[in-house]
Amino acid sequence: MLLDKRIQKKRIVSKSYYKEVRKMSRWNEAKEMYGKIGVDAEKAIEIVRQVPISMHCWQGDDVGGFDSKEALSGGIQTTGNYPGKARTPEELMADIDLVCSLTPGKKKLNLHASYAIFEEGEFADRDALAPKHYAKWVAFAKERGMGIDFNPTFFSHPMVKDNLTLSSPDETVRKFWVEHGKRCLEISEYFANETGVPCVMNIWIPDGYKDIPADRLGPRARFKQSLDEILSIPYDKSKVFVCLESKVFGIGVESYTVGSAEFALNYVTQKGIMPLMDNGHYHPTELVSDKLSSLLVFHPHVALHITRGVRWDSDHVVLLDDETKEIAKDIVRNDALSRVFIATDYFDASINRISAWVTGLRSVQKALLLALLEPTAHMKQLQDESRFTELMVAMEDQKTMPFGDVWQEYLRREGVEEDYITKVLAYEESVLKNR
Ligand code: RNT
Ligand code: ZN
Repeated sequence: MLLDKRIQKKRIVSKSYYKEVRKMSRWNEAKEMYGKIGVDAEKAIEIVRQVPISMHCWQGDDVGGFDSKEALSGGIQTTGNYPGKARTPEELMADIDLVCSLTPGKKKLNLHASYAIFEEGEFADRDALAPKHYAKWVAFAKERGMGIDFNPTFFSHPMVKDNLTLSSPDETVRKFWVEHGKRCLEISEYFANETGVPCVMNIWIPDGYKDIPADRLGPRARFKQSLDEILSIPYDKSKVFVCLESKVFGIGVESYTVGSAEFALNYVTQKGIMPLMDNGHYHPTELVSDKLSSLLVFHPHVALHITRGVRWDSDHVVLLDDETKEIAKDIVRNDALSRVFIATDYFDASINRISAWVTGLRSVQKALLLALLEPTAHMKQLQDESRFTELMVAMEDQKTMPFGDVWQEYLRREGVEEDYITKVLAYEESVLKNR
């Protein structure tokens, strides 16, 4: 039916026309096949295009930012020196535009405080940042209909002393960073007011010790006090969703991390803020896909940083791998698409940065679409009736379903071409190589 209508619309019979007809018939067959297992593929496409993915701005310039010339610190690292890194806000914005044109679905912009944009000759330190330093980002986001998420930047700055910020025993250092947190809350509320979209503000600190500490409690108690102080300023909780990201270790802080998983979960629960899980922040055999449901039992909202750790929190580009698929499944199966804030978080400087961005964002979208194409209710029923043999077979059968045809139809409807490497390489030639 749909196929007939589209054929009628076409006047010119060309090679590309036949290609399109073949694609359409593949989509129709795929839709029918999914229908047979009780899945509405039309509905899956409709849903996935509405799920906002918060796109991390820091993939474009190796987490450099614009407010200081300090090298990246905080136990995180970008490796590689592929040409074309964005050096100015204008370059970063142009790159983000290209990425958006090559990825389907709804996006939010995820900014770090270090991406403040100052006027000529102007400067504000982290404890003095204000909404006006982000006015250009607001204009950029508004023109594109995007909301903005935000992150205070507790790293790459001379006031990080001995790898410590909010947990420092030095009151000058601790207070400086508390002030930064407060400024960021105000900026987050400004983003929400301007864009009309709630802002997720994520707190992550790199604090920790390289070697065995003598006092494990002190730093954590000071971190708690600092967070309490930051959150003591009034802010609109319906507009700003504050979350706390934990971590197991970082480079140079291998022995002890102040913001551990236990600290973060206890703090967010007591304070009624949101937990954030980054899937690179656990021991390699621990899986965020398995942790998510526990959080959903106790928290109205949960935030995620989707990344790909290779042996450690290496922040490789997100691929359509098992864990990404499994995380997406757990969001969809638990009917939690509106409760989970999904963001990407990785930084690869060894390959074309635009391609890295697009590959990661498309992978998250693919994983979500795949999850939406599962016969969820049927599978849950098999589990509850202890029909595990059938459940295993049903799960295996889905792996050979024509997912690619549904993905292509989704791209077509979003006006995005399947091939992105051609455009990325052309941009590399004409723009990136001249940087
Ligand atoms: C670091 C955390 C954190 C950062 C960003 C840049 O391990 O994952 O989220 O990656 O804030
Ligand atoms: Zn993260």
